[in-house]
Amino acid sequence: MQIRSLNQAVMPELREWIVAQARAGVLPADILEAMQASGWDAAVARTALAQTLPQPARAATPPTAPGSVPVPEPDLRGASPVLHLPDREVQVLFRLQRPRAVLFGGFLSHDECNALMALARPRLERSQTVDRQSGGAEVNAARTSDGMFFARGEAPLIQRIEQRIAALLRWPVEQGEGLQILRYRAGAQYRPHFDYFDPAQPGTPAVLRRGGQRVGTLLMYLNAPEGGGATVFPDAGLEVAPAKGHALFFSYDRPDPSTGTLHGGAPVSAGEKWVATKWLRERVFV
Ligand code: PD2
Ligand code: ZN
Repeated sequence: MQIRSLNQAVMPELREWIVAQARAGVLPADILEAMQASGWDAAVARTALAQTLPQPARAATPPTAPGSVPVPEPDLRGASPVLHLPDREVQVLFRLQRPRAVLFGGFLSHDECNALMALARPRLERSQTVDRQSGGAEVNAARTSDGMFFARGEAPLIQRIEQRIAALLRWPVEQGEGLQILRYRAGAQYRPHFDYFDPAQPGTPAVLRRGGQRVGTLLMYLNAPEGGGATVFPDAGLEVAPAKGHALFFSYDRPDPSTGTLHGGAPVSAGEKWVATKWLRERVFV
C-alpha cells in the first residue's frame, strides 16, 4: 500500500481545464454539461466546479446532507490483526476512520481468484454505468473496463464468497447486489466517482426501489497488474495497490461527498487488472 496526495497529482489538470473554459466565457452550466458528456460523474463534476470557480454570494442555507444510516462494519474490536471468519482467516492490513476504509489480506484464496476470472471471462462485455436520466444502464467513457454480473448465489463458489462477505461485514447476503467482475486492459481506468446513487439525479428513485441506497463496497482484487491500476481516493490522499486476494472495504453512511469516498481506478499501465465488486444496500436487494 502506498499513500500519496492525488489532489496534487490528478485534479490540477482538470482544474486548469475548468479555469480555461471559464476564461473563454463558457458558462458554468455548459462546463458541467461538457464534463458529463466526456464521462465525468455528475457529482464529481459539480464538486470540481464548486472547488475551482468563485462562488456567487448567496444567502446562508442550512446544510442539506441527509442523516446517516446504519452501514456494514467488520468487527475489529479485538487486538489481533487476524479475523477468524467461519471458513477463513483474514488479515487486517490497515483501517481508516474517514473515509471509513479497511484493507483485508487473504480474503480470497488464489484458487478462488482464478476460478472467478475463468467463470467470468466468457461473459465479459464493455462496462456500463447507471444512466442518470432514466436509471437504466449506459456505456460510459469514464469506465473503460469490461465487466459482467453474477446473479446472487448462482454457483457454489459465488455462494461461498457471498457468505464470507456477509460474515466479514455483518450484513445479510440478501442486502447485497450480485457480484460484479471487471477486467481492465492496459490503458483502461475508472474515473473518480461515488458508489452511492446521486440523490439529485432523476434516475435515482427508480434505482433505489430495488433495495435503497448503496451503503458499502467490498472491492476484491483477483490479480495484480504489472503496472498501474491502484484504487485511489483523491480527497483522502489514499492509494491502494491491487494484490491478489486482498479486499478493500469502504462504507458511506449518507449519499454525500462528506463521506470522503470519492474513489477511482487509476489507469493500468501494463498487463491486466481484474477485480470483483460487491455493493451493499440499505435493504433487501431484488
Ligand atoms: O477497480 C477499481 O479499482 C475500482 C475503482 C473504483 C472499482 C470501482 N470503483 C467499483 O467497482 O466501483
Ligand atoms: Zn467505485
